[in-house]
Parts: sequence; C-alpha cells; structure tokens
Amino acid sequence: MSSNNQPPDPTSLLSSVTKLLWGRSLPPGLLISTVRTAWHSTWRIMMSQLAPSDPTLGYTRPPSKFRALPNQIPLQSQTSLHLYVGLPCPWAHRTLIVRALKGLEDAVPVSIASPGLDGSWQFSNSAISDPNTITPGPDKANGCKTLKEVYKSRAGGYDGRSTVPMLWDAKRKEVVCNESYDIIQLFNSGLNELARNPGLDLSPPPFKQKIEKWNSIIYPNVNNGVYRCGFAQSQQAYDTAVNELFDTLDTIEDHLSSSRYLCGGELTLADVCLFTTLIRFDLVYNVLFKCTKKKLIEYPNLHAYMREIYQIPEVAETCNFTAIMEGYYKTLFPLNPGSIQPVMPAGSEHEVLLRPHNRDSLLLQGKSESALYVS
Ligand SMILES: N[C@@H](CCC(=O)N[C@@H](CS)C(=O)NCC(=O)O)C(=O)O
Repeated sequence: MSSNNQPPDPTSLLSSVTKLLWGRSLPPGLLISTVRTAWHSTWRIMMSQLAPSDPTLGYTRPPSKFRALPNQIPLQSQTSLHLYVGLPCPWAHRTLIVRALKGLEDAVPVSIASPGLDGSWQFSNSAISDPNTITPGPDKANGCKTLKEVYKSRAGGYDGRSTVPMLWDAKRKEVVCNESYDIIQLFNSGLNELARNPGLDLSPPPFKQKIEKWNSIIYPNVNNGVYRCGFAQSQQAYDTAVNELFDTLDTIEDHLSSSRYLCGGELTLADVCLFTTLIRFDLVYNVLFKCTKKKLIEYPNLHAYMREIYQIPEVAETCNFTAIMEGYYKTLFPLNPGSIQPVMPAGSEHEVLLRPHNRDSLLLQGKSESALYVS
C-alpha cells in the first residue's frame, strides 16, 4: 500500500510489470500484435461514430436535420433569434462572420460553446471574458450546460447530432436551422430591417450563379475535403480526398492571380465559406488531417487573399486561434490520442496575417469582371 493511502497509479504499475518481465527492451512480438489489433479495432469503432463512411471508407458528412431558407422564417421568429456556435468549427465561423459584417450582433445574440472531452458542445459559467478576443461562455438563451440539452428542450425533443451552428427561436423554444449555409443566407438578406448594415449584399443577383458554381466546387473538395482527408479510414479514400483537395486549391490559386475575390471585385458568401477553411489550414488541417502536399503559405495568391479577408476588422474579431487549436488537437481523440498540440513555425498567427496583402492592384480587374455579370 502506498504511504498516503492513494490507490496505485495504473501506469506506473504497468511499467513496473513490463520492466520486471522484459527489462528495458520492447515486449515480445505477440503482445505488440495483440495490442495493435485491439487498438486498430477500437480506432475503427471510434472513427465510425465520429465519421460515418461510404464503402471505400471515405468520410460522408451527415446532412443537417433542420433547414430553413430566408423567406421561410416566420415573421414573429425574426425578433427572437439566438445563435449557438463553437469557435473551432469552420461552419459556425461562417455565421459569426456574416453576422458581424451585416451588423446583426444586437438582433441575434450569440452563445459560444466549447468542445468537452467527449466531443460534445458545452457551456461554461466560469469563462474569463477577454474584451479583445471572442471567448466561450454560458448559454445566454436557456441557461443549459450542454448544447444537447438545448436541442432536447425543443417541443418534440431531439436525439440526433447536436451540431453548431444552430439558430434558435427563443420565444417558440424551437430549433430554426442548423445548416450554416442557410443561416448565412438568412443573415445576408432575411433580417435587413434589424441589421446595422442592411445595404451590404454578399450575394447580389448578378453574382448568384457564380457563387453557386464556386460553392459546388469548394464545398466537396475543400470545406468538406479537408475532413475527407482527416477522417478517411482507408488509404484509397485518403488518396482520393487529398488529390481532389490540392487540385482544387491549385485551380483557385490560379484564378486568384487575376481576380481579387472568387466572383470578381467584391466579397461574397463564396469567399466567406472558403475563408473559414483557409484560416484553419496551416494550424490544423495540414498537420492533424494530413493535408500535407503543401502548406497554405506556399500558395502566394491564396495566402494573400486570406490575409486580405482577415484584415477586415469585423472578420479578425471572429477568429480565436487558441480555441481553434485546442478544439481540434485536444478533442479529436481518435486522430490525436495524446492530445499534443504541435508548435507552429512562424510567430503569432495574428502577426503573420497582418502582413500586407497587396491585392488592391487587382481592384480594377475585379471590378471590370463584376461589371460583366451586371450587364
Ligand atoms: N452541415 C453542417 C455541419 C455542422 C457540423 O458538422 N458541426 C460540427 C462542428 S465543426 C459539430 O457540431 N459536430 C458535433 C457532432 O457531430 O456531434 C453545417 O454546415 O452547418
């Protein structure tokens, strides 16, 4: 028995037994192959929960359960909306950016959850609020401890995936929508009477077709593409995903050499959707999701484009790099069992992102291209 009556530490017990049996050398092959088989099977079970897959063991993202288009939101709900997000999540990040650009902070209050060790979204009452950084905190609409509780509290309950972003109607106590693209469309054009910046249109009619075209390329290959790399459960599925990801990044890099934004001279919803993946690329996806063919910083146009968007003050305020790093490296246990966070080569991410982007010279070209859509 230990002197302070504490139970023996199982790890030191295990290491004493292995030392006794095999000294300092590795345990025999049989033990290694048994542990390997057990670990691999457990990994497959965990991955199948984390990331549902197709027959090639490629990741297939489950569809969102609650959908809503701007004109489908009941009028009485528009004044009682509440947004739930998590800072590591690129899908939730889209909604924070459009909310900030449109000036909807007062009209749509936000509650920020953080990932717990079991991967579920949790609220914290003890959060230290830092006025310079967006930080997680309590559930301001329902006072719940977890997002699961909020979903469950809707009339009729809910037992599915409790994902962010989630738009909640605080009066009706109902989930309005949990699909990021629907939410950013609603924020862009459905709440103009409540917005501080109603004149901004991130999806103007002449650009709509172009935006849809870019989304249809970028969503499967880049936004979801990085997840298809990281959550692949076979070499074949990973190879397909990683090639499609980098082929698409090459195409965008080329396009951005002569176009300031994806659709020409103005920022659109397509840029917001690409940005939230790019901003996480070198910090997370390059390392944790094995998106290793290149780092984003090796693409001069894409990196400068990302910097230009980051340098919009309302956008920078939605980025919390500490929360992003911790959210991925500490929570995605099957991908990083030791929870060790890698060191990044450059200084602070914020400083790198403040370097000049020099994309103003593309303004004229971009403007003339966008004029083409109008005519
Ligand atoms: N298609 C959804 C995806 C949302 C999503 O997958 N969110 C993740 C965080 S990045 C989540 O909340 N996962 C929790 C879970 O699956 O239980 C959207 O674009 O809004």
